[in-house]
This record gives sequence, structure tokens and C-alpha cells, in this order.
Amino acid sequence: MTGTRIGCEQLRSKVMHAEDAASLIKTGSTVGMSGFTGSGYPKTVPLALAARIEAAHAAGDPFRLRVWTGASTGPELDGALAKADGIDFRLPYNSDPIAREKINRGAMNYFDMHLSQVAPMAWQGFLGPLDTAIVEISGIRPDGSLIPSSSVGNNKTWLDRADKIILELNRWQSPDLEGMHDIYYGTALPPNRVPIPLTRPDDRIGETAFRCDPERIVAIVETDAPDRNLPFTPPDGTARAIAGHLLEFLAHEVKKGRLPASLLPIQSGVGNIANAVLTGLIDSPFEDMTAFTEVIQDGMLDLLDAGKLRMASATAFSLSPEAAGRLNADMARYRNRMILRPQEISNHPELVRRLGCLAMNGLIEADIYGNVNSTHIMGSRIQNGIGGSGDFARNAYVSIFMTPSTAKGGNISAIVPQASHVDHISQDVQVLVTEQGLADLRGLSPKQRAAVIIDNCAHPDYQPALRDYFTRALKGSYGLQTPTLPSEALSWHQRYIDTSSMMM
Ligand code: 0RQ
Repeated sequence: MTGTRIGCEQLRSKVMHAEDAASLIKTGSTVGMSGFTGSGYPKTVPLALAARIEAAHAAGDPFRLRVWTGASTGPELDGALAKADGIDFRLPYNSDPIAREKINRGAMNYFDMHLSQVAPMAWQGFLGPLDTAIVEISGIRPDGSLIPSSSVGNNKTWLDRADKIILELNRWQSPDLEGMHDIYYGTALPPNRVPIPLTRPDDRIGETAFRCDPERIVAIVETDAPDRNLPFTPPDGTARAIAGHLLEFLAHEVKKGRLPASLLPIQSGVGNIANAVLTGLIDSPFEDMTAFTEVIQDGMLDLLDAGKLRMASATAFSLSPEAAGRLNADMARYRNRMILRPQEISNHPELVRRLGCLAMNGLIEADIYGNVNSTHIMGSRIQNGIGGSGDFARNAYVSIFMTPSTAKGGNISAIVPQASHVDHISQDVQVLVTEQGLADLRGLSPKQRAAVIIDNCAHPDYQPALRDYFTRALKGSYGLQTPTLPSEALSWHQRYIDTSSMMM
């Protein structure tokens, strides 16, 4: 029923069809869209925009846009716009396969960024002006403030900065989302920046809705389309082994008195392994846990349901359809135990350091010294992006990275002589875990780290070659702080490119 969620009388006249809203966007525009890990992204205006772009291209008009978001979105946004060849420039994160293919073919510019830095950089101004914001919301209050949707991301910044605003009001989102969000309005650029007054993951420091200048709202499009919500794969033996090593490590740290019995706020990355670790925490001895993280995935919902997790703070949901259904059906109850914040707050280095987060993220490869590549396959082909992993890893109380020890059916070793690209330098990588075991790298020199990583984390098929490389590097390296044989260090990657296997 049109208008039922538009509490502000003055705004009801702005309701229109997606095609009409899309026609308000000019070629060459910079568009700031909502959306984070497949939740809360606009679903109908981008599709209409893609159709308009295709028609323009057919008529010889090279219509393209600059697209900014919170993080990854869904096929109706990144997929459709990339397929229409409508994206000239994209930031800050992408996991869409069509866009990924275009980026890796050199047909789309992609600025892969630390997610906490997007809003501050937009305010600094060098990214250029923001022409249009397209933001999904779940309702409009009588005073014109906007009730956020299933992700917050950079929406506050897009709404504050854009010349014109298009809203997608999504009735699929639960009306009981109202009250869950915490939109902080105290950020500023230096020299006016002040401490963020958050000292516990459950502190509320902001408002439950976005402020919005009604004069800049040019269109409201109503939808009832679901979030992307991909299913998680049930944990396999590898994921369970990784989770087991990690849980044993955490229990050991509690026993040693280095972590409290309820742990410290958990940050968990995306993907099946991260989800398996959360699932493993259900049967752990830890009680009364909290999460200060980027996304709330299925495992976190399970932990809340099991009474093990007291509350979770994040910027978005990233749920399977089953879990999204469970959440939507019971949102009023979950609302008291979850807080969704802007991503510059959920991922803020100041807060991650203050709270002492336990950061757990995935990786593509690590080298024997513990430098981590989270983004580039064979050093040049982007998978997703650094996302929030850098925000958390550098500032965490303990920074943990995890991966299966091999990829592509055993043809790739995740532990290599030298990482082909580095996102997280060795100083930001304190614990490395594979299904083979865990390397606690804290307090170790590079040579000590190499010995532990090869012994504990590398796959047995690759251990002899890694040991051989390390032994020869100890003899032939130019310097012996971090022994390296430059002419050979990336030869494993070249062998894979040439033969589809790193095996000698
Ligand atoms: O490719 O699907 O073509 O087979 O990389 O790998 O094993 O499915 O692992 O889903 O956990 O993703 C680092 C990418 C891991 C993720 C990464 C290939 C592999 C497969 C995916 P295929 P898996 P996951 C905060 C945290 C950065 C962002 C981040 C990531 C594909 O964790 O994007 O941490 N992290 N955010 O085959 C070649 C290797 C490989 C390899 C894996 N060594 N060489 N290919 N693959 N290892 C949350 C957010 O920021 C939102």
C-alpha cells in the first residue's frame, strides 16, 4: 500500500516509478549508493538505471557512472550496472563476479579502500563531488528523518553530501528495525576532530534515524525486494579444523590470564571459515561474549540465540535466506541485542584499539614471514578487496588470519616464500591458522616466524620446498634479518601461471 511507511506528509508527493527516478541521473555523475555485504542496497533504481544505460549505449551515447557504496552489494546493483558497462569507476569494495571480471580485464577503475576511511575521505573532498545518493531505507518518520535499512554503511555521509537524494523505501525490511541503529553525528575533519565517546560495544552514542534535508529528496521509490542473502556452506572438515585450532588458542589465552573468560569483543570476517569459527564458539566454554564487528552473519545470530553472545555491534547483516527470515520474524527481540552503526564507527581504528577487538579475517596467501595478501590472486588479479580487514587487523588486541593451507585442489600453497601482494604487513599479523595448525607469531623475529609458519601452517606437500627455500635463503640472502632470494621468491606464482600448479 503506497505511502504507509512515509510518515512525513510533505514527502508523499515525491513517490515515483524506478524508471522516472533513474532518468534524473546524468551521465558522468558520481552516485553514492547504500549497501553493505548484500544487505540494504537499492534494488530497483539501479536496475532501471542499467536499462537506461543499455539503451543509451545502443544509441551511441557512452553513458557511464562513478559508483560509491558501503561495501559489496547485489546482482541488481553491481551486477546489472557492470553488465550494462555503466560503471567507469568503483569504490570501496566489490565481490560481484561480473564487475570483478571487468576490473581484472582492465575495463573498470576500482579504488579498493579501508572501509573506515571512505566517509572521512569523501569529506576531505579529493574524491570529488557527490551528485546523487540512492539509499534504501525502511521508513520515513513524521519529522522527515529516515529509518535505516539492514545496513548503514556510508549512508549518513551520502545523505549529508549529495546534491540530490533518491530513496528506495523497502517494505520487505522489517518495520521493527526502527530503534536498532545508532547514527553518530559527532565526526569532523581535523583540526576539529574529538574523541568518539564509545567505551563499550553496547554504548549508544547517536540517533536512531538519519537526518535528511527534504528539499534535496527528488524521488522516493517503493519496493518489497529481498536482500541478496546467500546461503553459507555448512562447515567442512577443513573449516572445522581451523575453528578447532583457533578455539584451543583462545582457551589457552584465557588460561594464561591474557584474555578474560568472556573474551574481548569479537570481529569476524566474511566467508564460510569465519562463519565456522562462530559456529564453533557455541560449544566453547566462553560466556557473555560481545561482538564489535563489521557484519552480523548466521553464526553470530546462532551465538545470540544460544545465549553465548550478549550483544553484537556492526554496520550490516550478511545472512543466509533462512537466517534473514528468522531475524525478520523476530526483529523486535533481536533489536535489543544488536546495534547497526555507520561503517566509519563500526570499523573505527580508535574504537577497535580501545575495545581490544579479537580480529579474525580470511586471507588468500601468507608468506613465511607472515605478510598477508587478502586481495590479489597471483599478485595482480583482484578477488574482492581489503574491506574492513585492515581497519581491524592493525588495531586489534590479537590479529588473527586464517585460511585452508592450499587452494585450487592442492595446486596452490597458501603459504609461499613471498606474498605476491601485501595487504597486511607482518607486524599486523599476530596469529596464523590453517587446518594444519596455528602459528602464534607474537614476539618472534622474522626467522623465528618462518620456522613456526612452515612447521605449523604449511601443507605437508609444500613443507619440503618451503624448508629448502628458507635454508638456502639463510645462506644466500643479501641480509639475514628477513632472508630472501629475490630471483626465486615469486617463482612459485610464475610456475602456477605457466603450469596451473605451484608444485615443482
Ligand atoms: O576462488 O571461488 O574461484 O574457487 O579465492 O576463496 O576459499 O572461498 O575463501 O570466501 O573465505 O575468501 C581472502 C578472499 C577469502 C576473503 C578472502 C580463491 C579460491 C576462491 C575465495 P574460486 P575461499 P573465502 C571484513 C573482512 C578480504 C576482505 C576482508 C576476503 C576464492 O576473506 O575477501 O577480510 N577478504 N573483510 O579458490 C589463488 C590462493 C587462493 C585462491 C583462495 N592462495 N591463490 N586463489 N583462492 N586462496 C568483512 C568485510 O570487509 C565485508
